[in-house]
Amino acid sequence: MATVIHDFHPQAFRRSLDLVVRERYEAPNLSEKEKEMPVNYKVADLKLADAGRLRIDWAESRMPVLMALREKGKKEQPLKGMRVAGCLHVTKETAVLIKTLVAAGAEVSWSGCNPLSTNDEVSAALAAEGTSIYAWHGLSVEEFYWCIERTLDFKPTLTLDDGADLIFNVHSKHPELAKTVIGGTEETTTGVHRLRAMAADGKLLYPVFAVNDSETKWDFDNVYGTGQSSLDGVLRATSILIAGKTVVVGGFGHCGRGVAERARGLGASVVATEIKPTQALKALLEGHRVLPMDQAAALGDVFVTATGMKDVLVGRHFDVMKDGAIICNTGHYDCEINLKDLEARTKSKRTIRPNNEEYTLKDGRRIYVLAQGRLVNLAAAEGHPSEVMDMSFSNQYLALCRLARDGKNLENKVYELPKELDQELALLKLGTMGVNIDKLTAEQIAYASDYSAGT
Ligand code: RBV
Repeated sequence: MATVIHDFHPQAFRRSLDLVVRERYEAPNLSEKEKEMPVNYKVADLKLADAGRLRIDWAESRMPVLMALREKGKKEQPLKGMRVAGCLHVTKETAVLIKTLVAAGAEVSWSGCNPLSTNDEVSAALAAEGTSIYAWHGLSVEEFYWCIERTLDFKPTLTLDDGADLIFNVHSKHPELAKTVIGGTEETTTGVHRLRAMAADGKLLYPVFAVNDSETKWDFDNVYGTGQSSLDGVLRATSILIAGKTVVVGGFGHCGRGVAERARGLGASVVATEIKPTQALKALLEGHRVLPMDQAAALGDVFVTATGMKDVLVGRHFDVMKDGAIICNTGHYDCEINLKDLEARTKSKRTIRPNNEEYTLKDGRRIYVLAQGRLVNLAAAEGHPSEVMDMSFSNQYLALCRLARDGKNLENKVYELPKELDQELALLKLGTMGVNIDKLTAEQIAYASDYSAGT
């Protein structure tokens, strides 16, 4: 049966679309040779493409800054001749970024950066439009690395990471490929930490922009994005009432603060745990309780880890948790909750709802683990809302344009984007929201640099 794949762009056509459609829908007509021909994608089910298009259209209507950059990029072609390998959650927002890169002249090959974060409808829509994409929900760890390998087949000139798995793969397994890479970008805190450690060791083979460290990224995406999407994940996986619950937030960094604020907004009382005195003080002065996890463990109804550190919740915590406690993680890797410790205490296990595993312990208490301890916001919900990704991905796009333009003149270091860019992007964003702000007068500008003025 034929399928309708609308909004088909001839210029984005690689060799895939024709084969895609024929392979999946008219397979009996394919010769043996044709069946064996490689395609430049692997997704769960291409029939989901039309549903994916709708998701992407919706995200585009919420991402006006990136869409304005796309219009400009179509004319100026700043990424012409670039081959961008990306490893970042395959969401509707990422699709808007990918389409913007293609519109700016880039060839793109993509994989997801987490086994549970790919939206299968979106990846089908991208594949059907000719994007080289290797991503499906629920892939194994081996498949995850296989997908990354495939995105390197076209020998990228730029890499884009969320968590540094792709760039680490290039450095550890294919250092020869690094010679033709002009530069890379990194989306998230955990990845930036890894890259700074590599740079400090003198191991970085090309320059990288820490997109995460832009003010218009981490002061918004990490706080409001993580705050809302993590609660969204908890609610979709549980449908519990948050009001009246004790929510324990592990780590009061940008992400933890976002989760704490949104949980409080829904009526929870929040307990924050910290290892850094200044962060603990901030949590306290925000009005949250601060406790060591050993004490908080017995109090929490819901636990959300957001530290970037391993073993935040371990055996001794599970030993004192209430019957019915819900635990989840919103940090990049699934190492924050020690599931081995939990398994060791478990008598039986069942999936009680999607993304919600009931562990019945040997003493009869039940603990509910959401999204297998992986990023609850992306695995159980849809990741950060489009409006906030508008700014994060505008930074990604501009960082790649900058690398394409003058990456060859940069050193093998971790760079931040210029601070002025944050102000420009924020002004654009405000404009799209219909918000005007004041401007300094000439007298005020003079006053700002006048050190003689006093009382
Ligand atoms: N993130 N992307 C999305 N909707 O595409 N949601 C979250 C999305 C990114 C976010 O920028 C964060 O730094 C990273 O995921 C953590 O892996």
